[in-house]
Amino acid sequence: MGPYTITYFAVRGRCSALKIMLADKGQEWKEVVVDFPDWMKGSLKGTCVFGQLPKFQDGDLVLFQSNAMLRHLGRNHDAYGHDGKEAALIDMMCDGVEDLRLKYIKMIYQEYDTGKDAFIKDLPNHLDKFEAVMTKNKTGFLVGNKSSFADYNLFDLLLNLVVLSSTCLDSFPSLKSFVGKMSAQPKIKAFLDSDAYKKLPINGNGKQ
Ligand code: 0HH
Repeated sequence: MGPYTITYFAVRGRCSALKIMLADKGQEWKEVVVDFPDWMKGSLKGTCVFGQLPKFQDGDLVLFQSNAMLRHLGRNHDAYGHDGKEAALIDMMCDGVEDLRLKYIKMIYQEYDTGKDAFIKDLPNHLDKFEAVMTKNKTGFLVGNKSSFADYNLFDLLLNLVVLSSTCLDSFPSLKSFVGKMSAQPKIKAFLDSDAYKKLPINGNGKQ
C-alpha cells in the first residue's frame, strides 16, 4: 500500500481523475468512504480546510482541492511537463478542464431537468477548444509528448460527458482517439473495469 489516502463520498465525482492517474502510475491508495449522513453531523467538515471533500493524504501532507492533488501527483510522478513552459501550459489546460467541469456539475446538480439539452447543445463550443489543442500538439496529449495531470483530468471529464451524450465526441477525432487510447492503457483499463470504479455513481444525486 502506498502512502496515499483518499477521503471522499461514494461517488466518482472529483476523485476519478486522481484515481485514474494513480492507477496508471502503478500506485496504490487507501480509501476512506464518508457516508453523507455522517458528513452532515459536521465534525469531519470542521477539520477540512474549505469545509469540503475530497481530502488527500500523502504521508503527513494533507491536501484539499482536487486540482491541487492532481498537481501534487503531477510533480511527484513525472506528469507536469519537461520544463517551466510546459508546466505553465499544463496548468492552463487543467484550468480549462475545471471551467468545463464546473459547468457540468452545475447542470447535473442544479438544472438537470431544465438545462441538460442546452448543455449538450453547447458542448461542441467547449470541446472544440480541447480538440484544437490536441490536434495542434500532434502527440496524442494536451502538452508535450507524454501524459500530464491535465490529460487525466480531461480524460475523466470526457468519460462523464460521453455518458451524458454518447455522440458528443463524434465530430472531434483527436479527442475521440485520445479517449480510446487512454482507455486502452492496460493499467487504466484494469482500473476502469474494476468494481472500485464501476460500482460508484458518477454524481451524488443519481444524475449522469
Ligand atoms: N473545489 C473543490 C475541489 O475541487 C470542490 C469540492 C466539493 O465541491 O476539491 N466538494 C463537495 C463534494 S463533490 C463537498 O464536499 C460533489 C459530490 C457530492 C456527493 C454528495 C454525497 C454523495 C452520497 C453518496 N460537498 C459537501 C459540502 O460542501 O458540505
